[in-house]
Amino acid sequence: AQSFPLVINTWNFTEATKAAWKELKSGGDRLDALEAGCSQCEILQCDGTVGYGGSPDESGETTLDALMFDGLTMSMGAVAGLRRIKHAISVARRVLEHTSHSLLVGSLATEFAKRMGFKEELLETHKSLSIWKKWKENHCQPNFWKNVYPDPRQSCGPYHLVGPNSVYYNSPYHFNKQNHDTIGMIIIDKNQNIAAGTSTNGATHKIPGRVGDSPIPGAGAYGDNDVGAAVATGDGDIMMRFLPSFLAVEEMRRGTPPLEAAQIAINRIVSKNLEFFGGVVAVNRNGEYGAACSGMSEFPYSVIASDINKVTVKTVKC
Ligand code: SD4
Repeated sequence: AQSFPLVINTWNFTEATKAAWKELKSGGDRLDALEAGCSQCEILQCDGTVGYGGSPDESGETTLDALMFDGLTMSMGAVAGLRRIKHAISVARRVLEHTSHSLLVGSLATEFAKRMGFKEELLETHKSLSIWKKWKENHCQPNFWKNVYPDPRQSCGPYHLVGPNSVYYNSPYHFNKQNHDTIGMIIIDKNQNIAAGTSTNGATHKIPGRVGDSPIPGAGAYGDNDVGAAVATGDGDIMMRFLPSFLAVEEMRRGTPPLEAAQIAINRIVSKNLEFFGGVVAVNRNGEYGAACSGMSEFPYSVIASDINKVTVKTVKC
């Protein structure tokens, strides 16, 4: 068994791990640490896939998804498609702590954030706008459409619907596997209380309004003090149909070790022959952990606990 506290997160986002650890060491609890860790990635724009200035949608706008799930109280706060507010995980925390709702979306989530004192500012940067411009110049592909005409490879729309069996165009592309993605983070604090959360700017060139798996409980993250927690990253359009974080936690509830629980969650998707890429990290309440992945060669995750006392990047082969 591990010693506590413990921080574990997807990818080699070690600055986030360190920020969460620092918060725990200076007396912060699970939620403080989760907010500090995910915020660090939002500020650093981890791999361009967390925080402002990444993943422009079809209109060039960056929007954010975030979730904070508390395994002690089984309460959560989340925002999806959050516009013009940089600190998505902090807004998610406000939803958790200052409302009895669980999920707020879009411009109205922005209004909530403003009422909570957050500053409204544009999330686009030179970099995100240049990614978007290149995509426009390249006939708006790859994208996320199917069963539409004219062929969106020739034009950026407007598109017209065609029957479900007459496929004019199916986007072959979803995510850039080279891009590291969402931060998903699990905290077990010194009182062995558990929280899990995510923050992301979603999928590049998404259709405006698209929400990924990250802010959905049981999909992007889930936790229960009695059992443990799990987080997921990857192709959220597919992953959210399988609630992989919930599945991993429920497997651990039945006594399955974390590594195997993560594998079961990934294999459930793989077994349906869906092409996707993604990874799941699972931790049980004893601090044992494991990860599984598919659709990429390997999946790194970052961990720190009292017994190792320094951030370590572990890698699992897919
Ligand atoms: C999403 N799972 O929006 C998130 C982001 C991610 O590859 O991990 N993208 O689908």
